[in-house]
Amino acid sequence: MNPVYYSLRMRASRSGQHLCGAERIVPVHQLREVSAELLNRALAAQSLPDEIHATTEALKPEEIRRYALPPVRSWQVADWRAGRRLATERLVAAGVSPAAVATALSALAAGPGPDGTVMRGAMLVDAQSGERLEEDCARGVRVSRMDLDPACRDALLATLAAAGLTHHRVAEALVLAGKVLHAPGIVAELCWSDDPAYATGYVATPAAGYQRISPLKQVGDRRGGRTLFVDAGNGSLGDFVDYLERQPVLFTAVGTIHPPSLWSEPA
Ligand code: WAQ
Ligand code: MG
Repeated sequence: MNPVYYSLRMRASRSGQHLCGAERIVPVHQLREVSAELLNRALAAQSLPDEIHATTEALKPEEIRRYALPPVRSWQVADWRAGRRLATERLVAAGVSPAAVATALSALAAGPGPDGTVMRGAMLVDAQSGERLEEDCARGVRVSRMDLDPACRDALLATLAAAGLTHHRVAEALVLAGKVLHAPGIVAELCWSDDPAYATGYVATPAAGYQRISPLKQVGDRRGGRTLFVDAGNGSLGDFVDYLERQPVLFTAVGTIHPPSLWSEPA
């Protein structure tokens, strides 16, 4: 019989401002331990949360999809400006229009939520027109119900660590991007953290996978976020958002992990 897994979701805020969140899928015997881990993470956020939302929900085993993680590439660049030029190049190569890239970069740089705040979820941007499509610009779309498969989680984390990918942010972002890349109509994702100390970001695309860029922002900057570029003419936006928010996905294998390389700009 297939084991019953639970989706655990946490998000913490202070004065209505998003602080942090996490998504896990775990078997019943790990619920206590992982719930406590998520609570500890909320309590260790940049400032003390005044609201913590935690949801625990059993998943139907037959609804869970299983995929392999995308391949990983890592680029070192001279500074965050060069990082954003590389991100632009990668996004345009994936079919995002230069105008849509510009919209996303300036929104993420300014703080994509109302009044320059950090959003709880991702911006949705039309990959051609650059129009923002999310209904609620404070919430955005929260990609949910995904994790490493509990049956091989430790082995997958060990494989990532052996390739030098030890930070918990890498595994979490790789899982999120891995789910996003299977969304119907996805063209690309662009992300950098709101953690002022974490300057590596990424561009993910179906053809090239998870492409890390260091740095993609200035250390000390508290702004960050995610942009999902969508082909709005291909299928319904409702199905796209529904997949991202509701479809349970577990990852059972890592993809090829390429050694890091330096990116020098074309002259
Ligand atoms: N769904 C949609 N958007 C989200 C989610 C989610 N589940 N979680 C976070 N976000 C948005 C939200 O606006 C955050 O402010 C923003 O993304 C950044 O989240 O390979 O750590 O968790 O070295 O701060 C990328 C590089 C790290 C990792 C990204 O993002 C690597 C990171 P953070
Ligand atoms: Mg964060």
